[in-house]
Amino acid sequence: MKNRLIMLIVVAVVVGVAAIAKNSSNSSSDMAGMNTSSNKQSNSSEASAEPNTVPIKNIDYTVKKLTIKKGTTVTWRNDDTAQHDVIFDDSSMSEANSPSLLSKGQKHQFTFTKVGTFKYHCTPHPFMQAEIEVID
Ligand SMILES: [Cu+2]
Repeated sequence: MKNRLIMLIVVAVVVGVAAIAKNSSNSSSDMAGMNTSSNKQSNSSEASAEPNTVPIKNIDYTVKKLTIKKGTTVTWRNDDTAQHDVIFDDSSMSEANSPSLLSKGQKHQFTFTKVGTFKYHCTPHPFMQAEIEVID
């Protein structure tokens, strides 16, 4: 009985530490935000397993800058349990916005027909930011 209690305490401590570690790594990456645009570019090549797809994971768009040709359809897919959306900073791009928050597993798609660089963000998590560059 006593051993079992000790085990429970150990488990509780481990879970607590893991939660703290997770929080601190999240907040540090949030803080990094603006400075790490070069890192984030390299992330986009890692995530190129699914072409023209931006998986949303760990409260972030996993592809920070996606470069596509005009006429390409981009897919955003929420892999998080938290809900996210895709809202373009420039109101002239509002047709590309997701119509609502995406739940886990839900996708949003948009076909880009204008050349330019279009930044977007998530309404519940304004620190989630990324961009689509459309070239000819
Ligand atoms: Cu979000």
